[in-house]
Amino acid sequence: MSQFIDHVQISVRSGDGGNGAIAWRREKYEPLGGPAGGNGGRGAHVYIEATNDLTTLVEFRFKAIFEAEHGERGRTKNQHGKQGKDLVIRVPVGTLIRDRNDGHVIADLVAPGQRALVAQGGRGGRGNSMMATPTKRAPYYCEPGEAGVERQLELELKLLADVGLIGLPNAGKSTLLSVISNAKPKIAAYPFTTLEPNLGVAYDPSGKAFVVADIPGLVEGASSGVGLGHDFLRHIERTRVLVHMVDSSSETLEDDIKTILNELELFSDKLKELPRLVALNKIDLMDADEAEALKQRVEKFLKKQYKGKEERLQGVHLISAQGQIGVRELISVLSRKLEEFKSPDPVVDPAIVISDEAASERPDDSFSVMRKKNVFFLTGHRAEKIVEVTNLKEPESLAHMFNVLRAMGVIDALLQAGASQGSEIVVNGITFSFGDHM
Ligand SMILES: Nc1nc2c(ncn2[C@@H]2O[C@H](COP(=O)(O)OP(=O)(O)OP(=O)(O)O)[C@@H](O)[C@H]2O)c(=O)[nH]1
Ligand SMILES: [Mg+2]
Repeated sequence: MSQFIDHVQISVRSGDGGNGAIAWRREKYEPLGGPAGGNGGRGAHVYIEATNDLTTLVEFRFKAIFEAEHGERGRTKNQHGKQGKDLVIRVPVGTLIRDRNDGHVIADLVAPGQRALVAQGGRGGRGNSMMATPTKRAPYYCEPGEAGVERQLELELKLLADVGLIGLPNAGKSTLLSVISNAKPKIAAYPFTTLEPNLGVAYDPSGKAFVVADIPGLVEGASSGVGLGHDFLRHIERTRVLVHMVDSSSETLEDDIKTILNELELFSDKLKELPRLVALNKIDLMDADEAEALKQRVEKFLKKQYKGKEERLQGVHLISAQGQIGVRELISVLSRKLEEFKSPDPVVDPAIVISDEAASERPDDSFSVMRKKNVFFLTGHRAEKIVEVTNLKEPESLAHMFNVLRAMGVIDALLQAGASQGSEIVVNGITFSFGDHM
């Protein structure tokens, strides 16, 4: 039943935090005042949010890479850098979010407005004014911003049908689905053509989408397992409106209708109570007067059948699925009925955001050292960033950088790789020598 599921793979990356700044206060009578470098702004988060405005994951087939803004770097005069604008990716309600790395489920978004934080933006680095301590009042160093988080995700949408098509075999259910949606079910002039449910997305004249399920034809005894339809009645149970399709050219019209009513009644309370429209199909095989007379006859018959449970029968329509007669009208009515029988959306507290650990796991500290003769190439996000914010001409700044690199294990790794006094170290295009500070 692959049609019931819509899958896409996307990649997301939250923004890097901005670097802190090194700056000094300059006042009229204080040529070199205290530290005044501002903090970097936080990188933007990536959220995924459920909405009722979308019904499929189709648009992710065209855009699958999402990168959020970086935070700005800190500035002079203690001004903090601007935070990146958080990125909100909108998906249909019913979307399940998985981490492709290990397959774990991050969130199952079941209500509009529900949000998952899938990648946390990097923190901004502190500027030198924030790094001052009582013993180090004027530090010549600042912090780099944290890296953003990059993740590969899978979105999965379990399409829940809004409308269920039911009826005897050969009534024209698949034909109707094929003309009102993008689905291409098998259609043939013999019973039991449909072996598995088909799903299609139909649009009403205003462009509103709904999902229609066509299931195999039901026969007498279907509710207790006879025929093919039984297994699929459970899917139909979760729809909001049924369309009971009837072949109007049948010699045994009333019995045909009764058979289906009976099976619905016997299958479950939920199914028997679903509101429905009756569609008298194949009216292209008769003239207009005949069709009208038939409609009246059937309405009279249904009135008796639905005595005491009138609310279940929401109307009788003359249609020709194949000839596309009365089909647009049927779609409009269906759309209105779906609105009318809408169950209220579960209410979500917007303050509650779903997340998982991996949303804030940064590969920052990992690094690697590669040797080429007596030159050592160091790569790795945090190592590169600390070099980036270091004033290499300032001994104190340089000493701080080496302390950070030592704490990260970089100095040990360089020694192990064979670096010694005077060896050239290259980080992100910047060269310095392995010297006294280490
Ligand atoms: N004349 C006429 N034939 C139709 C119309 N709608 C469907 N048919 C024909 O009726 C036959 C059955 O149509 P299907 O759509 O396969 O019927 P179904 O209800 O899906 O049947 P199962 O899958 O077996 O349950 C096909 O030969 C269709 O071409 C119609 O409006 N007019
Ligand atoms: Mg069919």
